[in-house]
Amino acid sequence: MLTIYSDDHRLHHGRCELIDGQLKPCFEMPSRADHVLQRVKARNLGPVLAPDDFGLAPVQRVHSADYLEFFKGAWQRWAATGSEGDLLPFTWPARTLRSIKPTSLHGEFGYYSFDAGAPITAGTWQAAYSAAQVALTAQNAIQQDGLPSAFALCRPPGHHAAGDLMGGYCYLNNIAIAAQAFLDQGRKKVAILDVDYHHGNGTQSIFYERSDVLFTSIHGDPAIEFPFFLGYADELGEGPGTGYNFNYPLPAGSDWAAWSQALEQACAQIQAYDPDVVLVSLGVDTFKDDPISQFKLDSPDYLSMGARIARLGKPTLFVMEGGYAVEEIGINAVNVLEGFETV
Ligand code: OKP
Ligand code: ZN
Repeated sequence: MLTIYSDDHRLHHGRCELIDGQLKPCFEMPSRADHVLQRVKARNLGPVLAPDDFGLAPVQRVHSADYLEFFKGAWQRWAATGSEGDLLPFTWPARTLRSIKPTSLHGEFGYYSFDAGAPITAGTWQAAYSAAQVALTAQNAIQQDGLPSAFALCRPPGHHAAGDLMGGYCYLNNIAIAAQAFLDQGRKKVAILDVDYHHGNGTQSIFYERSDVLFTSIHGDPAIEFPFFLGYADELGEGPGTGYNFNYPLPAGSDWAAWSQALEQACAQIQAYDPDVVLVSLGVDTFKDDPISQFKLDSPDYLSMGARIARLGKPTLFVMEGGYAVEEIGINAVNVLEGFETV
């Protein structure tokens, strides 16, 4: 399988995040991508290519112009104040407040984010821009070159980012950008399967009112797990999108036996939809030793996951999302890809 990868991910390295009342080093760190790349090479998965540059136009199909302008310029505005720490938001337009856009940097950041988990550093824009190009280059390999599958080794991840919101380590929604590119290039129906431990709230919201993108997601029950405010089973889409959104929230402690039952249901929905392509939000934070997650999948389970996805029989684009057990992230992610290729 072809892998697309850019060293630019290294330009994004947040210092710390607030977790359990303490500032701890960011779980979403550069070594994550390094371990995945290392494993891709160690297993001879296939060629590794740098991304092409498709520019901002395909990114603008998913994210609003004002959001992109804010994101692109935020670090310069912050640096101009003499600040050296990461830029982080702290106030959001929650209930009883107005969703208006203030003019100050921190006011605007609150407007364009939903949590404090997406720090902006000097290189965050470039890293996120390149990650989107990684996804677009892998998409192009399937769409233009006719490859049956490809792996976009994106970092930072993307599935929590909505049209004009960052959060949950995510800035640009790489998989949504790739999905939209397929549609803009003539595909009629695409299905997204989000297997990351966390609900892909950004991806869901981007396509919630549309029938040309089926969104399915298996994740920790948001009643007890981030992102808390989206990802419940009764979210089925809206308007023309009604019936094209399926969430499978699972309890803490879920193992492969429970998880794979949800996968069967998601696959049944995808098969009934009969998409032209399948895109997989590939998070491996479902792993039993993940430091911020509560599922119990083991490394061999990821081979089975890949094989099941392959049996859908569709061109498939894998897009890297989460996974924070850094030592095992490469084994687990590449197991999905190798399992896919055994079918
Ligand atoms: C990003 B992706 C843990 C706090 C978690 C944000 C998690 C973002 C996950 N107690 N905060 O979906 O892997
Ligand atoms: Zn996750």
